[in-house]
Amino acid sequence: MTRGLAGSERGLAVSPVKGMVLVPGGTDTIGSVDFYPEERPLREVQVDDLWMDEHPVTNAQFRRFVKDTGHVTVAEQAPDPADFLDADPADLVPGSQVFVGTPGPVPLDDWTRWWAWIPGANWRHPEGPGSSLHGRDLHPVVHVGYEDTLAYARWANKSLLNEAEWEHAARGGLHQATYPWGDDFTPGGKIMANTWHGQFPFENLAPPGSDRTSAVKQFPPNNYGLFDVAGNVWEWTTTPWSETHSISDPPAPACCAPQPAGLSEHDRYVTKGGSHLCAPSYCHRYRPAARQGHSIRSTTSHLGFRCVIRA
Ligand SMILES: [Cu+2]
Repeated sequence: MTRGLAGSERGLAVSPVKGMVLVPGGTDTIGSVDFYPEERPLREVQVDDLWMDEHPVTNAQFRRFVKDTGHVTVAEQAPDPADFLDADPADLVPGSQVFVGTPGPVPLDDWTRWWAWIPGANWRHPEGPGSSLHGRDLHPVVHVGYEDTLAYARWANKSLLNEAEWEHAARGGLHQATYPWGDDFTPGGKIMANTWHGQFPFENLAPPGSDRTSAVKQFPPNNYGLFDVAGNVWEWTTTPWSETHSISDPPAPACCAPQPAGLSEHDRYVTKGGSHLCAPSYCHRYRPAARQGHSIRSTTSHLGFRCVIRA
């Protein structure tokens, strides 16, 4: 165990797997009282040492997993009619939610204006049929459901992490700072994360290569060496969704645990980190404390994941 080592000694610890960094455990305060209600109240948590993927799982990594296992993702399977009794059977085909934007300003009270459910959209075709991963090997994989992340973790001999672990890691040791790098969104004018630039959701002023997802490691890491913990893609955790931050996290799942039985289409889990679609005018969630509930099979073009190995 490495707990208790001084920072410089921690830096010498050798990762068990390439591309993972040590997140030192300890006591931390998660949540925030300065932003959205679901981030309240503040809660003290105890987190163990973790080896954590230094960036979200990429398309190249996910491709190796699929090649090895033949895994078929949630978005590549037709929804079960038993879960959607009111649906027209013609609509129950494989597909996923894709951000499509709008031609001009719209009221920001209805996300269905800028999201479209696109048949044939999946991790290999992030914007639907005709789109591909060309040039995006190092972008985070998207359109993955909760069960896909569990299957990947099993294959990689890793596990997923709960919300407290994720938030503690993203904070990088900066107690209650707004962002993973401090309190200033653009310190010295520097852009620190892939978030929305321009007026949401019609004016995308992001630099070429990050107008949707961007390659991992394009922005500085936090103090623990973790890249893309804010922006780029939301990330799944194993914490069931609750409307407040007051409910404690489930025990961290062991490596390679079998899929939990009885998961329902409508179960929601906490996702963390915000995405390239977060804009201050609409969704200021590219912060460690921010959280959203996501239905386990509701896959999207802005939601991915990363894994850990428990030290
Ligand atoms: Cu957001």
